[in-house]
Amino acid sequence: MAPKAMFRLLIFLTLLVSSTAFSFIFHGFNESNITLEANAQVDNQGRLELTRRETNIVGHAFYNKSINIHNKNASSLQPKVFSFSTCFVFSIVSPSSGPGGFGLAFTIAPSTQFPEADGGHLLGLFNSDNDMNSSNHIFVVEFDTVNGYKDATDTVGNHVGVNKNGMSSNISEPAAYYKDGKKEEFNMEKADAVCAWIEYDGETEILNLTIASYLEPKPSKPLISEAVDIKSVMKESMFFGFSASTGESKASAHYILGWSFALNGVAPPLDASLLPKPPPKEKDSHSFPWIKVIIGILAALTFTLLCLLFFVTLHKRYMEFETLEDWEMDCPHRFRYKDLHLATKGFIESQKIGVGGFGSVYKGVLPSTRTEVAVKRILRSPAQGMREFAAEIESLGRLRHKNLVNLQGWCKHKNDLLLVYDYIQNGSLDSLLFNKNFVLDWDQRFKILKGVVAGLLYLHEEWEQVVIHRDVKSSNILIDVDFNARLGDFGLARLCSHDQVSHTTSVVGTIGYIAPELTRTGKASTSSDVYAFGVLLLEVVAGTRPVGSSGQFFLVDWVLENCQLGQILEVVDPKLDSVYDEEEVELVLKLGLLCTQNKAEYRPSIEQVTRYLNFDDPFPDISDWRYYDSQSSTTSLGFTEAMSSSSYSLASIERNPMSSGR
Ligand SMILES: *[C@@H]1O[C@H](CO)[C@@H](O)[C@H](O)[C@H]1NC(C)=O
Ligand SMILES: *[C@@H]1O[C@H](CO)[C@@H](O)[C@H](O)[C@H]1NC(C)=O
Ligand SMILES: *[C@@H]1O[C@H](CO)[C@@H](O)[C@H](O)[C@H]1NC(C)=O
Ligand SMILES: *[C@@H]1O[C@H](CO)[C@@H](O)[C@H](O)[C@H]1NC(C)=O
Ligand SMILES: *[C@@H]1O[C@H](CO)[C@@H](O)[C@H](O)[C@H]1NC(C)=O
Ligand SMILES: *[C@@H]1O[C@H](CO)[C@@H](O)[C@H](O)[C@H]1NC(C)=O
Ligand SMILES: CC(=O)N[C@H]1CO[C@H](CO)[C@@H](O)[C@@H]1O
Repeated sequence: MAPKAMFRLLIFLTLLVSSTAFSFIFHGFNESNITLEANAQVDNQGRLELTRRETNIVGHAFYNKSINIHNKNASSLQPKVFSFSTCFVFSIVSPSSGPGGFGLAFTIAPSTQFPEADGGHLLGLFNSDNDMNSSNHIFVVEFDTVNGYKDATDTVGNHVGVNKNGMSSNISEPAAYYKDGKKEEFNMEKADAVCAWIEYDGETEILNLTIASYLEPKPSKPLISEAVDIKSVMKESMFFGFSASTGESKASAHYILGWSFALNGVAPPLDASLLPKPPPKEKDSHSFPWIKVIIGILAALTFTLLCLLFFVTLHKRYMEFETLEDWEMDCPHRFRYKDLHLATKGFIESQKIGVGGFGSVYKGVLPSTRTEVAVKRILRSPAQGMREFAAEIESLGRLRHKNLVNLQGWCKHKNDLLLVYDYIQNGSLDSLLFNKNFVLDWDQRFKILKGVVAGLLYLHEEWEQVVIHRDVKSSNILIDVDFNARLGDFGLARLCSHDQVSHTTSVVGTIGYIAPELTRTGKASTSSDVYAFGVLLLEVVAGTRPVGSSGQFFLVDWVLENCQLGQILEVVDPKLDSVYDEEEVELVLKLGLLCTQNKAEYRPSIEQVTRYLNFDDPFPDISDWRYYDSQSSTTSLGFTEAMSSSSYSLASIERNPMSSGR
């Protein structure tokens, strides 16, 4: 009796299963029980075409009978939703140019129609108001070819996603499949056709999603295998099918070639040979393939040759840029030409911020540190003496003072020498002083002069070596944003004085600032710097250039005459509009005269000048000048010999029209 009872039970169970089991399969959709909605149609090849390559359209296709997915007999031990399994082959044809989109979705919905839904990202299923509303009861497995919708969960263009009630994916993965345990990226748009398997186990609530090229066997490991609670989404009776959409600018055609489905069973496998052919993609155009192959090879060859040529040229240029002699390697202040070239955009005219005595100055931004620099480019540097020159630059590069334009470094390129300085915002003192539309007030002028003297004091007395500036003048003084003076081009005059090695130094300087003894002996000294500074003092107060353009006017003489007539304040710059501190102005003017005395030994040292300017020492009466000078005459000259004994350098007078002759 027992076997019989068993048999009956078996029959009963079979009946039970068969009552809920159900399946269908379509190879092509010529005669199928499919409801087509919106723009969906079956083409003459039997392919289900959800969308054409037209902007802003949607298409829906559903199995025309709803399926009871709820397990009504469910007890607490039984699943609430039946298991199902489906397999379909789809193909996406992107536009010949421009991006494709937006995607297609396997859809389980309570209806086959979505009158309120929008296309584009919403795939013809939702609109911006009802997106993610739990009253939608729509479950979606999306095959999206456009990235980024709202939240970051699906930022990869070519991706699959599992969504409940809206377009924010609960699970999202870039399209891929597993082969021999390795994950391979897979471009759904490029593939001729894609086979997708979706299996849902009602008992464990695990959803498996697998994709592969439609001619490949089903990968054994699913791309997604995760718990998804879909029973909350499901109504009792649901339609199964597809939805697809195109967008404003992205319009792909979306096709389904075949579809099988099973409730409480495994979807019958699709037979690729029975499917309609995948729609042609752009790559299958009408020309013979071998012509394409030849064109391809030729193109590749040309490309390779061009690349080769490019790199050879680049390499050659690079080598040209950076041929270093051994000693150059050891210089900490040496810049790479490549960087300076880059910083100044190849020394283009628009980066030029000035033309000085020794060359042009370019503004630049160093690529490595993003700091602004001024690059002085001295053309035709000396062929010989570069090593000594570099040593000199290296030592000048160590000078650091707040009133100096710091030399950051240098670079030699062929015969050009490049000097890299701090970039100073407000330009040179003379450009401010002689600007018709701008007035430097007295306090600013006095502060600038004090700054210059501090810089000179550092050069003459505070640094480890005595550095003679040799070209103190208003155009060599730069003004920063806070109107502090920054003395530039120090030491350069000597470096740049002449090409041939000799033990005498030729006169370098600028007319109007050159001390008388310099024209006779040619020997620059700290007191010739003091002379030039004296001229600068007068220039800044009077707002007048040291020498008139006609050559008849000499600022020093003019101030001296007015001083002797007892009307020294007559020379003050009318632009100051009589707004100034008389005591300070008078001091500066008289100090200017004191510094510009013909005899070097009568001029004060820069240290003394500093003390006068700061009102630390009482300023001597003019009648006492001689007395004072005879005391301090030798200090400055002592350094001169030491400094001018080594001499080599560049930019000579003939290159600088503003410099005087010997
Ligand atoms: C289509 O529906 C009809 C009637 O419901 C059914 O007899 C037929 O088998 C269905 N065809 C397919 C391919 O499912
Ligand atoms: C589904 O489609 C088939 C074939 O077109 C048709 O015979 C059947 O009546 C349809 N069923 C429903 C419920 O529309
Ligand atoms: C579908 O019908 C077309 C003709 O209308 C035919 O050319 C095609 O082979 C058919 N496809 C299938 C899969 O039966
Ligand atoms: C539910 O159970 C009843 C009897 O308990 C049975 O008649 C019916 O077929 C079952 N329905 C399903 C869907 O299993
Ligand atoms: C969801 O949709 C229902 C019906 O359309 C509506 O009453 C409800 O306010 C919506 N909920 C939200 C959060 O928008
Ligand atoms: C889903 O995939 C896992 C892992 O491959 C497998 O163990 C499980 O049986 C699959 N479930 C279904 C319903 O196919
Ligand atoms: C991002 C998101 O919606 N995640 C949900 C996916 O589904 C599981 C289980 O249903 C939830 O726990 C997650 O919060």
